[in-house]
Amino acid sequence: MVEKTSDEILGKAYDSKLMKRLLTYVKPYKKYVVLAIFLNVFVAGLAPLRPYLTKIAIDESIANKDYESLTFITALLFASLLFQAVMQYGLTYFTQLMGQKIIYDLRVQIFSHVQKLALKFFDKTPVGRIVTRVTNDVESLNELFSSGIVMVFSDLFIIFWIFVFMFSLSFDLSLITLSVLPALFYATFLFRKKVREAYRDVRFHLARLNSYMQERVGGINIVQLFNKQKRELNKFKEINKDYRDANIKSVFYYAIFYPTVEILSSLAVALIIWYGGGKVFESTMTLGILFAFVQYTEMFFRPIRDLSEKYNIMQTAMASSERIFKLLDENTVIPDPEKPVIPGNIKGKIEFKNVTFAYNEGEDVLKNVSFTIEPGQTVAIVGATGAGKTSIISLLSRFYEPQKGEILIDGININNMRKEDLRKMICVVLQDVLLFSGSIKSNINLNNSEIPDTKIAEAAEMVGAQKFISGLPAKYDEEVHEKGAKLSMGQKQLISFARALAYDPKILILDEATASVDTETEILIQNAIKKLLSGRTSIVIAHRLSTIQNSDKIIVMHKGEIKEMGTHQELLAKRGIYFKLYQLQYKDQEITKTA
Ligand code: DCP
Ligand code: MG
Repeated sequence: MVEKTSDEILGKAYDSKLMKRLLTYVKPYKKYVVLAIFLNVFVAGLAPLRPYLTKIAIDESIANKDYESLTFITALLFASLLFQAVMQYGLTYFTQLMGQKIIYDLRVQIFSHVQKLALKFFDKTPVGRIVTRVTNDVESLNELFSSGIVMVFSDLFIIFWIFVFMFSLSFDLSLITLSVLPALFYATFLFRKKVREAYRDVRFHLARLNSYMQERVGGINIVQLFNKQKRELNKFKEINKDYRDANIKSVFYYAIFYPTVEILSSLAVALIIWYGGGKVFESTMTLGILFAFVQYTEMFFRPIRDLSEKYNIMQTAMASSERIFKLLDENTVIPDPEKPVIPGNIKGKIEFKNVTFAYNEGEDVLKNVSFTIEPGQTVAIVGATGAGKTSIISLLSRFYEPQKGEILIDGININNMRKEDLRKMICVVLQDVLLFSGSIKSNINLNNSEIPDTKIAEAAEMVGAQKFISGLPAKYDEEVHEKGAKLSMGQKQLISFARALAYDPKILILDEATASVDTETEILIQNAIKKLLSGRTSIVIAHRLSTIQNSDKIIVMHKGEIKEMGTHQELLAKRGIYFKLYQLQYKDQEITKTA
């Protein structure tokens, strides 16, 4: 039931506050608006002119057998059609151009805003929802800008001119045409209401379909592993059916509404011919006027029908803009200080002073954590899963802010540095390696052109990734994808090590993956880690205690608290938690050895 709340918003068709804000996006393209309105006046004015010309042709040229003026008027009719076509082309082109330019700007703004948001925001927002903002929602705004606003003017304009011409030709007949209006308005009202509801359902079921698809494809291996294809398919069929039915329903209303408008328009034409015909018999009206009126009546219904479609565009766009603005107004950011301390030559001393932290208020995951890491030292953090190890690094990288206590690097509180400067000093190799779509090379240098190819190769060589990379068909230019298919877990890890080395940070943090790799890769990784750690301050979160026996200090975490701290030997002598952990792993190894 993802997105139910936000996509169910029916919204108003017009909200002046939203509209005002939307118009700020139009501002840079004022010249297109002016041009569109200018073209509009022509397009809208030309169509109602033609029945009038027809009237003149019938009543004056034909009635007087005046070939010359008949030819002239025919040519005029043709020219006006041609002219209108050209104008129409320009109008469509410029409004679309404007719409596309506006939504381009909007997408850039959304992306750049989302990038600034703190992790806290992403903890509670599904990715699919953000993607929908940049795609579907922005798209419906395009419709508003390109066909909505300008075309509404065009429709209103046409209606206005038709009125002017009709009333100037015959008051009686105008009233007859208008007599059908109440029925038309009522039909339009019903249609708008029904279609609006139907569209809401369509959107809701589409969101469901998307998120279901995304999740199942993402977890395809689990689905296949547990033989869930049939069950998943049935579930999908169900969701798909709901979506189809919602669509059919919305089409149904169109299928009823359009013929209804046609019938009403035919009724009006019939009334005109019947009443007007009688007047022509009595010679109180010319045939040309009757003819023109039939055309005006037919012409009159189209913009009215279109307007109700525009109404739907407006209403969808308003709901979309509301969601987009809500995302743009999201201000879960960790602010940079106003007067930042610019760290000079960093030595790499790290201090945690009485740090207490909770992701959710009241559920402390770190309690009064204090420790010091001297420059160049390697410190290991161990502890059961969920003990708060990763949280410590998240605080150090300032992905989150602690509720109490302070974190210092070389004596500077990290709150007083710009996040950019802080993160330049730190490199974190994360628990689960994420590769981006691109080449091996771009995954090592993260498209930073300041890192030369030689340095990339050097880093890969040092961590021992050189061997498998040179075995790939395109070597460093081999394409990899988001999930890193083509590469094994261990290989992905080596790539992320090479990334860290290439960036050569003062402080290195390693959140060791729990996944096991084969012995050969394990040795490669262990060697790579040794090279990574040398010459910099490092924090290693290790699950394999063998990794950390040589560290300068081991911090033992338990349920968010530091329970023990010391070297491997000191902690063993203490016979506490670490001792037990060590014994457990040691025993395991003994068993595998004898087996
Ligand atoms: N937690 C949370 N929201 C997050 C991340 C974690 O509420 N975005 C909670 C889950 C755990 C606690 O915080 O109860 C500590 O999580 P850590 O990720 O710090 O735990 P570890 O890194 O120690 O665990 P593991 O060894 O499994 O990586
Ligand atoms: Mg962790």
